[in-house]
Amino acid sequence: MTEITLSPMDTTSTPQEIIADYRTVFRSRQVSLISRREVMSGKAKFGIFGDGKELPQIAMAKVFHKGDFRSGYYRDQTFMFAIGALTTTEFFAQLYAHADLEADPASAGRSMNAHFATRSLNSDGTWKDLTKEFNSTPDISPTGSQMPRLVGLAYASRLYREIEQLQTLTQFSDNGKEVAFGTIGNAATAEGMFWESVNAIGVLKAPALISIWDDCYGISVSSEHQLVKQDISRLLEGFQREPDADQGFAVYSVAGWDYPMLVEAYSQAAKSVRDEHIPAIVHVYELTQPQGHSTSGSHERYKSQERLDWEAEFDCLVKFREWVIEHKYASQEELDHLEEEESQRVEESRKQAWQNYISPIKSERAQVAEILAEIAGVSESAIQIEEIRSRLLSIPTPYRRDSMSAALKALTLVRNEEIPSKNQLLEWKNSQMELNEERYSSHLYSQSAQSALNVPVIEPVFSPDSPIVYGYEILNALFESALIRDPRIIAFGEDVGRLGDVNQGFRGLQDKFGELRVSDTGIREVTIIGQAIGMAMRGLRPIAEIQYLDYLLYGLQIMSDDLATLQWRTKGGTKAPIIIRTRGHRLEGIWHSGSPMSGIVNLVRGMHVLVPRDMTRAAGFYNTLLHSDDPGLIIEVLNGYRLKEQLPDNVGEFTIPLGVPEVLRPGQDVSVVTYGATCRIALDAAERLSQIGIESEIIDVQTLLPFDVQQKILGSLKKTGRIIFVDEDVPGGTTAYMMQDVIERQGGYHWLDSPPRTLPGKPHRPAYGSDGDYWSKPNVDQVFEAIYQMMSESDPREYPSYF
Ligand SMILES: Cc1ncc(C[n+]2csc(CCOP(=O)(O)OP(=O)(O)O)c2C)c(N)n1
Repeated sequence: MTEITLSPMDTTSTPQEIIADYRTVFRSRQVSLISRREVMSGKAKFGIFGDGKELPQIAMAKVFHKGDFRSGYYRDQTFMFAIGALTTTEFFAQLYAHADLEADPASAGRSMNAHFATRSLNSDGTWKDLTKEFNSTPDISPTGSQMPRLVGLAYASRLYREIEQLQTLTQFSDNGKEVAFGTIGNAATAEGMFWESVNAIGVLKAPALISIWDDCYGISVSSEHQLVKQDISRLLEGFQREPDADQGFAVYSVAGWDYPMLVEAYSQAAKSVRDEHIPAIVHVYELTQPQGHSTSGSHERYKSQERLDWEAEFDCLVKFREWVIEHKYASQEELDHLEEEESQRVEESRKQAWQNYISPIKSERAQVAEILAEIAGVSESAIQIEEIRSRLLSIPTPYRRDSMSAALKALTLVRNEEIPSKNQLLEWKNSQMELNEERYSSHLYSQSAQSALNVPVIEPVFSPDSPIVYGYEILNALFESALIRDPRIIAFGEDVGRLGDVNQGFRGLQDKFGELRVSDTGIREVTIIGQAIGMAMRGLRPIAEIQYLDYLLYGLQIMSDDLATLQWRTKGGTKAPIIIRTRGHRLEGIWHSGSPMSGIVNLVRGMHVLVPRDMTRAAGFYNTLLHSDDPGLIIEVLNGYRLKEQLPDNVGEFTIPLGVPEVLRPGQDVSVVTYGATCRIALDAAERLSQIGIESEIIDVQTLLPFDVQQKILGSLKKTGRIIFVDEDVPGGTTAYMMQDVIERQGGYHWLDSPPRTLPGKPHRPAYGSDGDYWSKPNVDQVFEAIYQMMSESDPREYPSYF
């Protein structure tokens, strides 16, 4: 353990700072107490607070500079108050789910309480000068999930420090001096991603300072069920930096109620992280939880009386108060007076937050009630309308949904009546629907000028000299020109550096651009993606590689929970424009040929999912994404690297628009909708069908998210009247996803002459070998047969059944 030596003065803080710290700790405690009351009285739905964890957060705030980043969790309110990135009014606004950015700048009411965030973007989606901000990345609820992004937040400092070309990006970094602070609860250190992240930070020598708030419990489960030896400091000993070693952490262990020791520990830890780039871990033990884990239950149910008595005695607020008085920084009376003042202030801010939240909702209710009164005055259903109105007005604390529901019920009652005020109600309903769409559903994707959907289309250019090359060489040329063009582009993944990836897309590029631009990583899919997220939040443009599509599942949770929700959960407050690169669909064996597309497509709304059929298409998509500020996943076709394609002359510039399918072969009998590796199969089947007079139109959707934004597939269906969706996913998977879009959203139903069909893979994973593949996934024979069957059903004389 790293030794903490106290300064002779007991603490380096000045008397004024000590009183200000006491004020913040007390204020934060009041916020927790009052917030709990608000939940118990029904004004807020749920509450989770930072009581018992205040003091170490004060110490952490002292060493947190502008330009630094936090990646933490729901206990960190005191830290956020202390750095001035959160007001008590904002805290209450989030507690009430006030759906307004002015009130809750972290999430505009979209996140539950204590999910903290600062805004990195201006309202037009451009970056602020992050070196002038205290930066807190937006919290998520899954425990431990703040850790993967911490890897990238910290590593970015090293890149800004060591890559010369990046040093002009002064809006993002002051020569890499920034520290990334992580916080995590003791119980969540049992999660795999904690260990993966700590290891990755150590390997990358990334300047992170990780704090573990240890109160011996994870809700009701005590440390003996969480950790070997019940002591995270002991487990972390192996990560401790040895003298003269150039890797490893400085690990500190300090009691959470001991103000001078905490201040000293953080001062020493931050100094070594910032000045020497030695990552540090501060294990803060003997913390308490005075009000229990959350408002969902009471801790008396699972803590012994002895533990409860100890918690009352060692409560960090109680201990701090004793220390302040003992060292004569203030008298009892002075602290009583200060507490009185703070209590009043907190109560005032609560009232203010409540008024700000409830007033517009009540005035919307008043509007509806007024229109309902007018309708009741003339309607045949006056009694029922009046009843709806008075029921609405009798709700003590209404929600917006109450007014909307009342309006909808009234509209149903007067549906056959011609009443002028009915139109007024209809208008109110429509305008509110629009407002609430914006309030709750905007910013799933970038709404800035750099949205991937706004990237100008640049056609690929071919000349008589354009060489025919292997697919991997197309990617190789593309990545090289991207790395030359933009120093922010950093590529990494398993075998990406020295080998240039297992299929050689980056071959030779580490030699040309150095080990920091094109790097190998350990086998750590979650933190490869987390690393990319954190780096992108600091202005870099990572291309993170997951070696095979099947292993993307390791990182899918973080893609889904953190990356895909990012812009939405902050209502455009921050972004992480990363590209996740992988390869899949076609090879052999259960874990090298999967195509779990529906799982992915349905879990990562908020990202783009691109499924190029060849490497030229892939190159175009890389260019499009690299010019946009949306995150995307590009899945290359595994058997495409060794196929030959013509290299566009402008391989580093041409772009392919997202959401625009391409017709690969025209035909008037059946529309065949597919993507990726099955395009080739569909084309081969089409050739055979053509020989017996059936002309199928083969459509490559190209991108699954977004999907056919111009409804091109509908155009094809209008011509053919028959449609089949083919892919390698499970039945009910992505074929069903595509069918829902075309038949329901695009209105394809009206143009069908035959029942629509899907031709997916089997529900099991693909069996091994060529025969296993043949009987597991759609093949040319099956596509031929399925289309022939459709033709046979509509014209049995021309196409007699032969099955
Ligand atoms: C992945 C995941 N599993 C379970 C939960 C439910 N849960 C919320 S908090 C918590 C306990 C966390 O304990 P700890 O990490 O010690 O932090 P503390 O709340 O004590 O500060 C659990 C199990 C969750 N949010 N996420």
